[in-house]
Amino acid sequence: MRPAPQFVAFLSFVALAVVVTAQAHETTHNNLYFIHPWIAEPPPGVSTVAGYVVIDNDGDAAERLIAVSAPFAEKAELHSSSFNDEGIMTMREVEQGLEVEAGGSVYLEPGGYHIMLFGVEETLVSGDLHMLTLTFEHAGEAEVEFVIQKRDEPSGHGDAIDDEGGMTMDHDTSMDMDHGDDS
Ligand SMILES: [Cu+2]
Repeated sequence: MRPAPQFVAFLSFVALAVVVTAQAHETTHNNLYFIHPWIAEPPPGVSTVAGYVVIDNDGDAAERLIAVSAPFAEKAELHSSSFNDEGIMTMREVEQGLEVEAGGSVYLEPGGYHIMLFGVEETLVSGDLHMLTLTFEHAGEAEVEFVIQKRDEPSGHGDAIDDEGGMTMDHDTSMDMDHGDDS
């Protein structure tokens, strides 16, 4: 039996809605632009998740992202990723914050800087939107909406996350990673 045309039309609509949701979106706060804020959809049962965004500073003065918080996470930190001598990727907290030069950008992207959310009990599903608060030294608190997105989903924002294509590390699924904060 062939599916009814109405059902096919409905499916097309759903597919379109998903594509639109996955499109890049942007938020502004003072002279700061937040380009394609997204959180990688975690596998079921995983409560540590990573968030990414490109921050443009259109102002005349340097800015600094000093803190992150999310109502749905117990704790949020800014992390950097790097490879140690054995070629293992390790992450550590960026305690001094992240500078965004005047007229410059900072990239939070897979394999580099990222927002790490701990203790997320809520199920994060692709397409959902969640607010995070990004606190800056001068501009104060910016409320930024992040979209939950599968890592391999096309983002509609090529220049910001093309780099993730070759990404093999996935610290969200591997809990034996050195988070640099186990002390
Ligand atoms: Cu991390």
